[in-house]
Amino acid sequence: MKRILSGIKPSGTLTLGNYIGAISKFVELQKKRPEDEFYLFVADLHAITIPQETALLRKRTRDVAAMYLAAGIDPERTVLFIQSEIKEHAELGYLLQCFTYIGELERMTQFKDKSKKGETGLSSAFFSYPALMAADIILYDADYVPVGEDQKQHLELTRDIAARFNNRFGAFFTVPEPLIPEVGARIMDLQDPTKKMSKSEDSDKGCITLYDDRATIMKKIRSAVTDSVGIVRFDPENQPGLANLITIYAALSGLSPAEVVSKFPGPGYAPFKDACADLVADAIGTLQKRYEDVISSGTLDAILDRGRDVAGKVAFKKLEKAKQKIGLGRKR
Ligand code: ATP
Ligand code: LTN
Repeated sequence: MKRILSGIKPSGTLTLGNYIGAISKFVELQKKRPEDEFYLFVADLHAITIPQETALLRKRTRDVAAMYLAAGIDPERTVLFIQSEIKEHAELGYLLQCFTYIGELERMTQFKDKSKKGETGLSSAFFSYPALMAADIILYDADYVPVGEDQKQHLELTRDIAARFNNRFGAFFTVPEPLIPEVGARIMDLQDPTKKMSKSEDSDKGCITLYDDRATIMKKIRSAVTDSVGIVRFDPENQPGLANLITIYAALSGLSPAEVVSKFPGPGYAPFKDACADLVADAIGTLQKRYEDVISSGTLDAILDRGRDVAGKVAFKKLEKAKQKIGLGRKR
């Protein structure tokens, strides 16, 4: 039996990128691996590394949890919880900072990108955030962590931190492996296919959210930046905008990019774009309907309470042992 864990920050409106790269893959894994254990959380402590508005943060935290369920996460088989409700995350996060080099954090592209943009007023927690992410994972001895491509580097650092701790104190933390999807690990912005589709960037036209209505989705996909070649081919280097749409189509239909291409032989992109828009609008429409069902069922709090209780016990035990290994406190 393996333990599979992942998390999403409630830092903005969930996007099609989050759905394709992370949420839908988690659901697939759960269907494919009936013998495994699943831990899934809303990473609200991560969200506040960037300033958040109080009421909005609270709402988004619930929304992310509800969207996981709407996407088909089985609450019977998933320990679903809110990160900040288990204080061991923050505590182990601090401990792991003591085993993380400044140089390692400085090499993280997410941090480098923000500092390069000349952003001032970045919090020190934004800088040290990969140590908290490592804590989220190894606190539960997770074996696998399904994430999108952008998190690969953070996972590598997590592995290094876990291995470093183990070298020093003896085998204690499981060294986790990332699970990055073959198709859809990096959905790009529809207006700028060199940039990741992102919930915290303000690129309204280039980003499809899970709350967009059908007309908005159709418009965004029809006006997605492509090229002047006019033939549907999967060529990420020379036709990046089109390749992104093919990837979206492939991920949502379960076809390979080559199979998608073979469905659209005619010249021009309009028929393909229309079909792609329909597919996205259908998928998101279904998600929205189920999201409403989750909210109106009134079961969310009970599920999150149970998740908190189960995860809390595991986290408490592991953290206590980690502190003893280090020599903190009086217990041995
Ligand atoms: P931000 O866009 O604000 O940096 P984020 O969406 O990357 O945030 P999370 O909410 O924590 O940050 O991401 C949740 C999951 O969604 C992660 O596994 C991440 O890799 C994945 N993900 C995010 N954006 C994309 C994307 N454009 N394509 C594929 N996967 C994505
Ligand atoms: N850092 C991730 C969110 C995240 C996460 C995690 C993902 C926080 N803790 C643990 C997987 C496992 C992000 O920004 N996308």
